[in-house]
Order: sequence, then structure tokens, then C-alpha cells
Amino acid sequence: MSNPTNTENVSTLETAMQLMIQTFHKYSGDEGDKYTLSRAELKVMLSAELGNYLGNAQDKEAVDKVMGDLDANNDGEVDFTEFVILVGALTVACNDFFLEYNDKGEKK
Ligand SMILES: [Ca+2]
Ligand SMILES: [Ca+2]
Repeated sequence: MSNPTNTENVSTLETAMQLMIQTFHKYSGDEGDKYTLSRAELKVMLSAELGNYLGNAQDKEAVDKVMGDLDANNDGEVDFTEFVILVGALTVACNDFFLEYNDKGEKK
């Protein structure tokens, strides 16, 4: 049986998946429910992990907006599913930039 937390002999994508899981739990266990991010935990996670993409994570309104957008079931906490949606949406946005950049580079 394979150990899903084994970090040897895993593909790049599998590593990325493990890192998403580890990153979420690194912040979700600080207060309240161990398996969800409170607003405070979300703020720490955003500024520590997504500062390059979100920039103004220190901005309370920005955190509130992200929380509002993410908290699909309106329980005031971001669970792992909601977190994956955030990372997925940001990854799509990054890919759009990547494609745009490549298109410009290829034009002659
Ligand atoms: Ca928590
Ligand atoms: Ca929620």
C-alpha cells in the first residue's frame, strides 16, 4: 500500500498536491476547528503563502473579500475544498498570464 505522505518517488504534480494539503493544515490548526481556516488563519496563510499573487493580504478588506468569495457555504471558515478552489482559480489566472506572455513572445 502506498503512503500518500511519502515524499520520495512522487511526480511533480503529486508533490504539488501534497504541498497544498500540508500548507492548508500548517495554518488550519492554529485556532478553532483544526481542519478549517478561520478568518485570522486565512489572513496569515494569504500573507505568508500568496503574498506574491495577492499583494495586499494585509489589507483587511482584501482578506474579507477573499473570505467572502471563498466561503461558499457561509460558515465563516474556509475548509479544504474552498481552499482548493482558491488555489485552482489563482492557478488558472497564472496560466492565463503565462499564455498571454507566450503569445506576445511568439508574435513577429
Ligand atoms: Ca482553524
Ligand atoms: Ca466555509
